[in-house]
Amino acid sequence: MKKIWWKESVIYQIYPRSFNDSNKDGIGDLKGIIDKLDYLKELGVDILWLSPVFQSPNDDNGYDISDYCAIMDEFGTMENFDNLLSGAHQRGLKILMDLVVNHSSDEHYWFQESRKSKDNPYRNYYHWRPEKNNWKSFFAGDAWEYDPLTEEYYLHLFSRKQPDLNWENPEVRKEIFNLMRFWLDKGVDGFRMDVIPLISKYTDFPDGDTSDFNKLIKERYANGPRVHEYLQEMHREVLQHYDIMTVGEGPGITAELANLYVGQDRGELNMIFHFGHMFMSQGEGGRFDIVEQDFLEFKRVFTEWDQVIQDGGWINIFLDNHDFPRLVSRWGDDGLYRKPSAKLLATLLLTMRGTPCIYQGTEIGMTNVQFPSINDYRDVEIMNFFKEHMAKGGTEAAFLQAVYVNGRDNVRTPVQWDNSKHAGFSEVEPWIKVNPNYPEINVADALQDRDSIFHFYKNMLKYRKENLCLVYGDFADTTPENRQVFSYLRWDEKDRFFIILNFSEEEIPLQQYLPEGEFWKLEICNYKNRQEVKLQAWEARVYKSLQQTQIR
Ligand code: TEU
Ligand code: CA
Repeated sequence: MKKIWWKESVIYQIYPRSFNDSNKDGIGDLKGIIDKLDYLKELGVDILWLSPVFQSPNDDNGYDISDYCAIMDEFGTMENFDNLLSGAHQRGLKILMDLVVNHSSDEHYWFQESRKSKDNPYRNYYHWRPEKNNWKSFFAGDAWEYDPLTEEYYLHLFSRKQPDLNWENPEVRKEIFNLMRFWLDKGVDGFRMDVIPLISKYTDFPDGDTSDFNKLIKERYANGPRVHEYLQEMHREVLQHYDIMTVGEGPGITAELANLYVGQDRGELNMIFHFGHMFMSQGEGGRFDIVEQDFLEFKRVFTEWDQVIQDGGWINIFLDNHDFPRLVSRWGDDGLYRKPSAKLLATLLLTMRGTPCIYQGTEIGMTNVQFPSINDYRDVEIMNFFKEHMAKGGTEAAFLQAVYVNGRDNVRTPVQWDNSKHAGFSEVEPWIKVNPNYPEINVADALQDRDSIFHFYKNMLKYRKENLCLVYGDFADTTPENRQVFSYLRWDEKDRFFIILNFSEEEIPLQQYLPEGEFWKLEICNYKNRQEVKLQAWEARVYKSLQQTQIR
């Protein structure tokens, strides 16, 4: 397998709005990130993925771009960006930009022109039709908005302020390739590409089965007829001319289709964030139709997607990001066992094959939040679904219960830097409230506590770098049918590792899980005090096999 820097790296995702406010306006900004570069260097990550920092009216917090070559006013200036980029590079950190080109903001010049008249030169930069079909938006309601100016509908798979760009139009592709070059010529190290499987539309816009949103994404929105043609053109025109990395965000992608996007010789993308595990908790009704997630299915997803790498592609490994609940609340225990379960999940994240991604604040075990009122929430997705829920006669209390489980604002509360007011994120009331548990969970305390989740991440990151078998080695689940334990082998021609994770509060007898015939040396454990032959609640262990030659 080809060895290369972006396979051996670990990504850290920054959601700038909630990361660190340097100018007392309650909103995170680029200067705030610069002030934390040394912290990120100490943690030991390699690549910083910045959620969008481009000019935006912030209907969807920057995922609605009104000028792709300008910095969002609230985040600072282009000079701030240049200083952030050089500051990162001076520390050996790389910067990944968030390319959102399935749609723009409706306040982009292109759309303002496009909606003016049917014969405007920009008309076909977007999808306009005299009638709408039955497609639904990811953010509730129809995926079409009627515009009285020209008496037609325009497509928006996300909010009505995020009109979908028409990639059929070669002028649009040319504009996008130019804006990509603008940032690459500044020296950025690559792109995370927002909802990239959605850019090619079925231009006859056939109705879909709207009873199951996950199915609708797969059958009507993702993997359209020309998606690979567009990505290969993007690679030919732009990507192949730079030493960069590209990461696709892949709603609707299946493991079978993945290597069409990330296969080594495809000339498209380097790797993909898949959603095999992320959509598990949402039923046919989408984000707030909460269903019980199944542990066996969770483990099966890892086996299914590792096959993509086995077949020559590459994937990301992640358990939360700015769109999904905090990993310790969703997959661990954010109460009594917060610390051990957060460390167990760090072990999973950093011993899997692929390029891991750590979301801001997860390295200190930040948790979901339960705001008492819908008015404390900010996310356009939450607000749109809330309106729909109430219009159907629902109650605020019932909706909030679903938001506590699966709402995106769970992960968008300000990073908790210390136990001062506003958690050290800002000196004024932030754009969204801080999680009230910041006095107990913050970076300052974590840095002081040698046994903190932060130091566990730091140690694991170092360990992964020293053991590239954990990056490239084969993977096999050894207990796929076990409902409490996730245990697996990692191996290459030189080393073998056995990882065992007790995803339960019960004690687990170790002996029956350890593969026989080898001498397993305990390398990492998330408990200081442990019993040799039993795993405690949420205990994680990494063993390394001492080959026969090493035992003598
Ligand atoms: O998300 C799109 C996506 O498919 C999932 O992350 C999820 O379905 C989405 O959050 C809606 O539930 C990307 C960005 O990560 C997200 O923040 C944006 O809101 C969205 O695209 C539109 O740009
Ligand atoms: Ca600010």
